[in-house]
Amino acid sequence: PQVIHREDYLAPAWLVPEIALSFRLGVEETHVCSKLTVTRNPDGNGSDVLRLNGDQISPLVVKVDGRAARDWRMDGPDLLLELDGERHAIEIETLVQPVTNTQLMGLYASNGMLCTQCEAEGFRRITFFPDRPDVLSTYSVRMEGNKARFPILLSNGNCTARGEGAEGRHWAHWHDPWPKPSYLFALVAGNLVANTARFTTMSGRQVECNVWVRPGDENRTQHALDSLIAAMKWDEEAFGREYDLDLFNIVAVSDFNMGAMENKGLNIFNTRYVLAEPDTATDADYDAIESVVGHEYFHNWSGNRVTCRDWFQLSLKEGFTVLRDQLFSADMGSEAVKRIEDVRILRGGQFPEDSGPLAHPIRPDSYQEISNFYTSTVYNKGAEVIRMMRTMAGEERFRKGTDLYFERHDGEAATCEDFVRAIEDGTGLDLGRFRLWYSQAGTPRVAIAMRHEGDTAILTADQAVPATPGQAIKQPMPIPLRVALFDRETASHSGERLIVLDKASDTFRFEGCPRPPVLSVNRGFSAPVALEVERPDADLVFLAAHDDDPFARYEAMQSLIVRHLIRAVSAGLDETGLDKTGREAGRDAVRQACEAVLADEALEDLIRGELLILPTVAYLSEQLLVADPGALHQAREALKAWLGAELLDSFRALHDRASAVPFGRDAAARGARKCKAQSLVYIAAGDPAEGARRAFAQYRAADNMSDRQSALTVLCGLDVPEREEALADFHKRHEGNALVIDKWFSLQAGSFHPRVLDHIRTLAQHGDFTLSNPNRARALYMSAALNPKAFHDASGEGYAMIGEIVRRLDPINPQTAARFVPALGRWRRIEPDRARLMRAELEEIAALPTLSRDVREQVTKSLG
Ligand code: B3K
Ligand code: ZN
Repeated sequence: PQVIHREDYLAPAWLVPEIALSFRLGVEETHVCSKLTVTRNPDGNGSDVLRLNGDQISPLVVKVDGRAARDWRMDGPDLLLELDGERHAIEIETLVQPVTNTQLMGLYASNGMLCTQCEAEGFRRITFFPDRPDVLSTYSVRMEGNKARFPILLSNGNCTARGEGAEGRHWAHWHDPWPKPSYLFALVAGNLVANTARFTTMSGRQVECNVWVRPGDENRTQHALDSLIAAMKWDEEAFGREYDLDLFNIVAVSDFNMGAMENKGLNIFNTRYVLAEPDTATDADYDAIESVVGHEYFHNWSGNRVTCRDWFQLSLKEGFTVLRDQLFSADMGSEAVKRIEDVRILRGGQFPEDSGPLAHPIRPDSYQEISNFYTSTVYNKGAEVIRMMRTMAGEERFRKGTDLYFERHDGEAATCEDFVRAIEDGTGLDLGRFRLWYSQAGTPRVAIAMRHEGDTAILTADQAVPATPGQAIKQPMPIPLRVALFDRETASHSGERLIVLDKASDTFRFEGCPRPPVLSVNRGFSAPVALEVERPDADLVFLAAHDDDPFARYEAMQSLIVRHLIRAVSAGLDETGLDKTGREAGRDAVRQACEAVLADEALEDLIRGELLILPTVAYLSEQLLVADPGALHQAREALKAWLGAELLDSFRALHDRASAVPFGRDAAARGARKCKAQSLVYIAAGDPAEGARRAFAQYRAADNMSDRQSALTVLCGLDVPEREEALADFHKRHEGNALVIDKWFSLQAGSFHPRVLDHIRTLAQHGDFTLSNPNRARALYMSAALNPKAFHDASGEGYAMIGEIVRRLDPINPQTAARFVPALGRWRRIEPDRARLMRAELEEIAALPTLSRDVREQVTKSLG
């Protein structure tokens, strides 16, 4: 396989300052004529060869300076032209078939409309072009098609002209004044309606904002539109970034590989991150829409105005933009809840990636297929790395750094190194060793111990960055830790301190502690590391009840639970909570902490709900070198049932109180719904009959999707008649609403019902199921792959199911197929019986005669 290396970067020999594209649109066939102005790059290597990338297209016409060219040749999928001089006009015609494009890259059809996805390398499926992010061009686009079929014609920038043609056809001209790389090109043609609002920017520019959807969906667009306006305003205030066109379009598409795409002035979105109304979308759906709309909008500066030099720099735009969307969401809602959720995502997705066969630095060194590197590491760890710089610099100085970055690199294709240097110059920080965070993969392990002498607390910290594929030896990295020491009698601390651990081992002294304090460390999750802190259970119970940093409270809760569950699986547990050695396994400490959370009247319900969520089996497995996911799942369920039974009255009271709160989108009402959901989970675990009764009543009374879904989630896991009744009702009620039917698949596939595997097999035969729609395929099979009960069933059937899906999906949509491989790739960290079965599935995939580059790379590395 061809491996692309970061170190091999070469500036392009030729640039394309201008491109004029002309499309004759058809769902079966679209004709594309492309006119490029190419100029020799003064910073290039002087080669006469112009490489125009292609992928499954062939040229109908090739002209150079107006004359048919004969001296072009193909090099695999690419078209090469030899040119002399400094400047030429190139003209190329191609024909593409949108309707057969099931990969959903390039130009494709979705529900009769035409749309594009070009990042990372989709533009080369439309026309021949130097399809790399460091070639920036000004785009003019002419599109022409049947007016009845494609009443709306959209592309990047502004519409400069439109008109009617013969035989029911019409056309539009679009011009984007901002030079951009080809991955930001977009086109949409179809029957769409818009919800429109106007925004005035800080310098007084009037911007028309549209959210385009299929007719019938317009009453589900207001939240997305509101989120867009809020994001535009926020970016002006928080980062000084103003929008730069008179028009901003968002289009919702139901067949989409990812969440959304930041094409200049024409964002294309998966419908799931646009459409919402209380009856069909949960609170979490609303939050996800706000964050993705914000994310794509923020790319206008972090990604579009300043883009990436090459795809190894992907985290330059993605890590930074994730941080920006996290800060935006925190400002729009609860900072504490947002931080807890973001850390949960990082630990649930990125930590396992970082400790497995696909581990890579946030700035990778090599790849075979770039689509495989749109990962939690590049996105979420990338955001954490930039967040650490912000923590060390402080908000104000950090802003100076980002201002300098945008000023220095506006209009350029930049590198991660450019970003770090701008932050250094703008903040005055020395980020010399900090750069290791860009080059080293693996989650650092930090062991912390504290001793008390006189009135001084002495903290010792040791760090180790584990070996990852291709990186055996690691160096210690600067790790900023926010620390507070609590006096256990007054339950207060005298101020937080930021310590930066930048050696393998270091000691920090805290004066003025008359008594041995309680240590609160990595507050707010100031560094993306795995901590091992020597601390008695009682200290964690104390922090869970008293820490003034809500994240630290959550963390103390999680640590107690993780500690207990790991003890329970490694030493067994009897009915009284003693392990086989007769030691109390920390179950009681968990109960005490839960009781405090339930009883704390000062606590916001939104945070209460978070504190009650048990860590996932995936995160628990991360704590062990080799995990038995079956045993972990059982121990987790047993703890849930025990807590449910022990604290039944409190959970009942919480469920009753929360159920009495009327629907609203405010924090209090949302918090009540979250507590309703969590208390129901524990009641059903502690007393399944009462759980079923309450869940069914909640289901029937629900006047919003959050309540309906949380009730159905609980019913799905129970073997009771109400289960079938509620599921049938849900399907009937929401028939025809694809996003809600996705939920119907996903809830069943994600449940811990004893016969969940049978359910999944039956659902795969359901008339509503299809593999060709990524949302639907993920709703069933990604839910299954993430469900420890289904995926890790000792029979190996879960593995076989996912293996089969990879094999069947690969010829249809390789990008989506490859996303299922990492689940199987975890085999080395799973107990031997299951590991063998997982490996066998990977081998069966690897044995297929034809495999996409996407799946091939992931499978080979996973077996490696
Ligand atoms: N930049 C896009 C990702 C597209 C990836 C395609 N393989 C979405 C985003 O991160 O905003
Ligand atoms: Zn992004």
